[in-house]
Amino acid sequence: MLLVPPAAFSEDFTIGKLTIANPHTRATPPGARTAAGYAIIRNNGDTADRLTGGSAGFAEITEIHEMSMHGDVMKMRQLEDGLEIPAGGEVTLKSGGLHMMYMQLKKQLIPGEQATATFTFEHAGEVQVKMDIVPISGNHAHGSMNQKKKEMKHGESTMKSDHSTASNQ
Ligand SMILES: [Cu+2]
Repeated sequence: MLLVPPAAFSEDFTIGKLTIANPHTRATPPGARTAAGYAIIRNNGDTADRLTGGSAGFAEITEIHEMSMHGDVMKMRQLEDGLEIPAGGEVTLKSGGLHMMYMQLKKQLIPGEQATATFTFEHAGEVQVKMDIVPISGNHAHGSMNQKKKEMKHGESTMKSDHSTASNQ
């Protein structure tokens, strides 16, 4: 038997030549309908792959989103063609940028717990990861204001596939 140390930090997960590092999400307040997933996806192979989607036990819908600021308006759009992970490169899903969007949450995400989610890649296939659930407010570099705006925007357009359309009105 090997002794497995307790996971003090989020684990890395590997499928084929891809590594999913530091997968995490934020805790949600009661009644929240959306959550975002973050990670660093590295491609150690010599051919590109593509994140095409995913799923999660805690949400009905999973999409790949890109967020950007236009003035002081946060815009969100779904990447319907997925997200390329370049050969030998890495893509960071992070607050205020690219993220996995989990919608129609089935449960509240509690800080300190973990949430299971699946990332699906065009070539490497599916990999299940355990996301650390980090506190809502905290010492996050992007602050809580962005999170509030994001929640608001998502709340307004939960079922729409293209958030930017809703934001432009
Ligand atoms: Cu989003």
